[in-house]
Amino acid sequence: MKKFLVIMGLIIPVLFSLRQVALAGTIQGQVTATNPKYVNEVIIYIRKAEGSFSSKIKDSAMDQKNMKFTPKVLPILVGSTVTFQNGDSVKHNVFSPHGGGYDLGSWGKGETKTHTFTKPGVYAQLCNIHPEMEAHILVLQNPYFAQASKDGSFKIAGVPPGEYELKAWHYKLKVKPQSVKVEGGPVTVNFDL
Ligand SMILES: [Cu+2]
Repeated sequence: MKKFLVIMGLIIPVLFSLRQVALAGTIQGQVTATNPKYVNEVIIYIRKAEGSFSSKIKDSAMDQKNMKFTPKVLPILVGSTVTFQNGDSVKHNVFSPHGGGYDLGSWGKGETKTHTFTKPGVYAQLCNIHPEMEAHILVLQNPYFAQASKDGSFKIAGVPPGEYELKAWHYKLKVKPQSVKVEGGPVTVNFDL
């Protein structure tokens, strides 16, 4: 009997997670904007989802090249580490006034520095040598996010069933969130900025 319970204890969570995967849905849609150049800078994400996502943490990179942060917008899952690299022959600095603030210092070509983002939020990335340089790292609570492509389409796959608040974020615009119900299969949500 005890052995049976132990086996069931192992099997049930596996079956449950398989069921979740089988029922997972896709949120897809189209972003349109008065200024079309904003479209590709929009991140669509679920504000809050249940569960622990530490296994989905992925490291990312941001370059400083041709006097610009590249990419200009970077969405990451909370807990991820970003490697900052300098691809220019001049020195650059990286600092942010957000999340308590940090300053990684200034360094030259070929060197890198890292920063781990432990709290969700928007972190402006600035260079104190070149005030015109600016990028944004959006640190998210869960891995269900996507960046709109140049044509405005986006797709968030593998979303567990549930009701969520879906947000479209752009560093210059305020966009009204929408509620979305995922039941397995695709759901379409469009945003007009
Ligand atoms: Cu700089």
